[in-house]
Amino acid sequence: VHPAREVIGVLGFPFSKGQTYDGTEQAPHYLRDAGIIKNLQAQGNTVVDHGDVNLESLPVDEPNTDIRNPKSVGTANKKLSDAISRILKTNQSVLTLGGDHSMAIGSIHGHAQVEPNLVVVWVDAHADINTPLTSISRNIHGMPLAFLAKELQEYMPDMPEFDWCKPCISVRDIVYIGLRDVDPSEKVFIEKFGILAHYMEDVEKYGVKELIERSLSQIDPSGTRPIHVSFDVDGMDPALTPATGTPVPGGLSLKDCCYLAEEIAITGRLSVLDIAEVNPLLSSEEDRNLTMTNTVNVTTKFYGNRRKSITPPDYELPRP
Ligand code: EXY
Ligand code: MN
Ligand code: MN
Ligand code: MN
Repeated sequence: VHPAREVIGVLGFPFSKGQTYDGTEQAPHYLRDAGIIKNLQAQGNTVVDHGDVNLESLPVDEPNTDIRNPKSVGTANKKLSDAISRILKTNQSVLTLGGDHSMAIGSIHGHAQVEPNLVVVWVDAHADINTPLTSISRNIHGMPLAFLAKELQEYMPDMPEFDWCKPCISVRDIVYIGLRDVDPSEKVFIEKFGILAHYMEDVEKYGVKELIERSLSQIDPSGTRPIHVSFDVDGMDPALTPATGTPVPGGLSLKDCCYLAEEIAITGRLSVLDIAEVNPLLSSEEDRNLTMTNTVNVTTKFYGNRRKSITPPDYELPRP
């Protein structure tokens, strides 16, 4: 059993080159402004803000016919990986504020250097397991799991920008929840490797409660492995998180996400949470605020905020 990571280290990753829209690089700023840290503190957590990963010296990418911005994505994620490992070694957990979902390459890689036994809960409308050879969009935010999973490496072309990234998880360590826009190539990978994938149909049929219990007991029967949650806000219904680049209707409800987050919190084994794909520049101000409010709300549930509320430890009821 791992010692509890009681302090939350917050790390911003202001990055958008894993896809084509500007804006996700501003999400860490907007999420902090929306009170993500204050809310975590108000519910009794100790939080250390490590600021943002410094991405100023990013290389200019040559046009590349295969995938977009490999140098930028490779360089930025190497920095993220190192920063995450460094914080975890001080026994803090990490809340990573992305950034587009290519951030999972650095985040999971850095996590695995310290916790090689981690499991990954991937909340997303998308499977993000394309390779540079299967991707239609050529955007790396649709590929992070292909860089990370050992079993996918025979399908991966050589990518010098990612030489630092050693595949560090197995397809057996992954559970998906919220899927509803999966490419044919990705479906083939999921089926071929038997990846635990819960589509929105399954959420309808069984509910998040049963799915999360069943999945965690399948991939971690002893209930001891550190948990990495990679939370793409497009996993939620776009009515809740409209400020995102690839919205897909028919997503997870606020209740689904709260339940999932509360259950993960109860395990006491959440060691890294990624918040990915918030794009404050793609919506009206009203929709942006809604996206921030819902994202902050769900994030706090991962760290102990309960809808049934928390019993205050030393509350003195006033007597007349
Ligand atoms: N599967 C599509 C692609 O590979 O381009 C869409 C990926 C969207 C990825 C978003 C972040 O989850
Ligand atoms: Mn994603
Ligand atoms: Mn371990
Ligand atoms: Mn997505």
